[in-house]
Amino acid sequence: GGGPADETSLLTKPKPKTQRPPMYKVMLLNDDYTPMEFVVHILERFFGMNHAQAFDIMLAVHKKGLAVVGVFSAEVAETKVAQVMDFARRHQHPLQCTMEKE
Ligand code: TYC
Repeated sequence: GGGPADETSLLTKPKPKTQRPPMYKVMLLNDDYTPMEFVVHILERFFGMNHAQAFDIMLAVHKKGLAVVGVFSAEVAETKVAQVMDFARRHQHPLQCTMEKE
């Protein structure tokens, strides 16, 4: 850090850095077999979306191949991915859910 008197501020802009935890994008991937209604249900159940929001995100995944469904801390993102993958597997749908550092 340092103010105007700090010689390093002539070349750089010292910013007091607040520590933030790394955040992770959780994404759903499209496939040809998982029913649309099943994906909508997942988004309502595990991501707290209402039906209209869930339908919009499902359609975005369907059209674009994937979409970010939320951004979470590492621990929460891992839990969401595991919940979705387990639920899809139990229902024998090939739906894939992944996470990626922002
Ligand atoms: N493409 C699927 C279908 O036509 C629907 C779908 C949407 C599948 C989103 C996966 O993440 C997904 N039934």
